[in-house]
Amino acid sequence: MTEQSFVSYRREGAIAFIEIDNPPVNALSAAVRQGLSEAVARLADDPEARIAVLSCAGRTFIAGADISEFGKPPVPPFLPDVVAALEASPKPVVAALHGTVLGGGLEIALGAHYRVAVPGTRMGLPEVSLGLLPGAGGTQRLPRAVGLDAAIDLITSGRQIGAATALELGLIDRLADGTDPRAAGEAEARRLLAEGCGPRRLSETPAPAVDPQAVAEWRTRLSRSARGQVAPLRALDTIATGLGLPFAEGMGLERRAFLDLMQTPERAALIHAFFAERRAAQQDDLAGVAPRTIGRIGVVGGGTMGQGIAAAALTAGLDVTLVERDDTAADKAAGGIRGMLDGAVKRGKLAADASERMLAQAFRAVSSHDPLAEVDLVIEAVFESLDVKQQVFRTLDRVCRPGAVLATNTSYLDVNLIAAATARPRDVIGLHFFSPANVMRLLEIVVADRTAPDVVATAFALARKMGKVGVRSGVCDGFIGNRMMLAYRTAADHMVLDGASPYEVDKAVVALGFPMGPYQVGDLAGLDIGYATRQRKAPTRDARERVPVFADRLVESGRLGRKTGRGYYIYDQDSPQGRPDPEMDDLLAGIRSDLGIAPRRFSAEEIQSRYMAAMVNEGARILDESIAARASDIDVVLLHGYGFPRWKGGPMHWADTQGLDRIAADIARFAAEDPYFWQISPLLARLAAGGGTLADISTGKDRE
Ligand code: 3H9
Repeated sequence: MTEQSFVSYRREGAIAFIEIDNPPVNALSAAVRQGLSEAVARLADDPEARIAVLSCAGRTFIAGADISEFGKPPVPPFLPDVVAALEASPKPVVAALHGTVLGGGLEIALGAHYRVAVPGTRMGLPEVSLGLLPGAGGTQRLPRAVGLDAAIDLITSGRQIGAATALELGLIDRLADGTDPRAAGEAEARRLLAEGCGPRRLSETPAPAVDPQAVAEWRTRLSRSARGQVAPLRALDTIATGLGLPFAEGMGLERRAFLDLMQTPERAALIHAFFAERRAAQQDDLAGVAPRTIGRIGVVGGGTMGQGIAAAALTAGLDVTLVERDDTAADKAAGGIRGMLDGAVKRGKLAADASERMLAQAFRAVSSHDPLAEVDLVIEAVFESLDVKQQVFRTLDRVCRPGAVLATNTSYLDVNLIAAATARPRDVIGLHFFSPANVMRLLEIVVADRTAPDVVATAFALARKMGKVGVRSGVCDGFIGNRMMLAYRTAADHMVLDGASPYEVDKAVVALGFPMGPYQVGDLAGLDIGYATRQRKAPTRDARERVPVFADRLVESGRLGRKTGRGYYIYDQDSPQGRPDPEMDDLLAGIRSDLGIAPRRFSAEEIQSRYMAAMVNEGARILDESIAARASDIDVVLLHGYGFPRWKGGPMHWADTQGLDRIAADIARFAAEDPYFWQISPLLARLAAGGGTLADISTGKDRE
């Protein structure tokens, strides 16, 4: 493809139409920047052209700079210069917007002299979510368009706004009636020509006054909400300082900040996360495999998980039949789903009448399995017991139509054994949703030995339809996420047995950037869950395995976590988020003494090293066993299901940046005390010795 073909220039009468066509999202690659510069120059030289309309082909206006170019040597022309040239055009330019106008795309629009959008257009400067700030004038032009407060809000949050809000803020001049952006741009251009309007440049518009008090308040707020991230505060400073300078100097300040942020590990981690999420959906073995139809789904089991799945499916426009054991339970589940949908309405995620409409038209809760004969896909979400689940699958096998996908939401059990309860194991797959399923975006797609490729493709299609990030996992106890969690939880439990308090562990883990530590998570989920898992595994437990006796002791004394007001923490009116339990020290001291353990102190760094090493080591095993196909898939699971700080990219990315030799050395040190738990993954040992990275495994380079 020649460069010219990304940006076309065509004149009709006095109007020049500049169109960018760089699928899928019209990202500003070097070729597009070059093409745009040439089109702007041509506009100036075209004696017949009096005004231009800048629009994009395909599903969206420019969605930003080309992220895949970041981290590589920059290629001219640079985006700030392209925007400056556009703005300097002696003839007015109308940006005609549709789709998602993001980052450099919005900065191009701000460089244009007029902006018109079709309904449904969304706009934003999401650079902070990539560890950056707007680097093509966004920090200097947006405040001149919408005022200081709105600009700080949009730039430091990275959030998107709709066209109506953009109009109210003054970010666009007009919200068009029709859906064709080019036609909307043309109508605006004709109006401007008739009125004799010339170029109108934001760089020549006076900057809004900067109120130091307001900036200080923003700084306090962001220090809390953007914990661990550097970009939002740097963006705030760049806006506040830059607006006090002449425009060109403000631009210089922005450029320096952008280039500085480009060098940070946070930027690399956040961009890794962006591509990792998209890569997770790419399955080479499914190329050309068409998914099965999914319009109607069944959910078996109306507990919290079943309700969440049903609510998420309804929101995605699917028809849902929920089966409970009797009418009372079915009604209760329906009530729960209504509550979830109403909550989404309150949070502005659903239109006001959507909840009623969905429940009336696309939902039924029943107490018989027979209506499942009509559905395309069933998700079982009953009690976590192999016997119970196999019983459900025998029923599904009898009732469901041939070709229906039969999915289990098990979080630990062997999907092969569940599939074996049916005469159609090719149709069986694991769909492990995370609670609350109507909120959490992660979906582990557990592919059993005999699952058919088009069933896997259907699962990915369902994930996409439901707005979830689907990650493929092989069958093993706990799949990717819970298996990783068990490893780092165990490392934490060992530290508590050996002298750390659960509060020290939680504090050190929160300092890493997790929203909660493992004992806070345990209290929230209910300590009986881990207890049940330990009971289940007890008969096959290796004699060398250390048991977290303290955790069993809490459950046996009725302390199940938040739901009983007491677990590791005490929850009451004074401390709804939990406060340390003064009896914990004595409980732990007694247990250590019974076990003959001489307690020792753990520094925060030591806690963090052990916690992370356990996580990385298990991740390497998961990769080595091909339970996960790529290191980045493991990162996506931990980012979306387990609160791993996004600006660290996920445990596998983090490990690569730390150096695998360092982590391997840590593990060797810990193994000197406990050789059973701290067995190094062969893959990790091999990579550490050979200087490879876990990311290499994503490309299959190191798979032996
Ligand atoms: C920036 O602009 C910096 C400037 O301020 C200053 C510069 C000096 N680049 O998400 P999807 C790919 S920072 C390259 O599945 P959707 C994506 O990888 C940038 N590629 O679709 C995927 O590829 P594949 C600020 C990109 O409909 C395909 O497009 N902008 C880019 O669910 C489809 O993507 C952003 O941060 C890109 N900018 O969502 C916007 N964007 O098919 C980031 C997408 O091979 N993008 N791709 O996997 C998004 O938020 C979403 O992609 C979007 C579409 C909402 C646009």
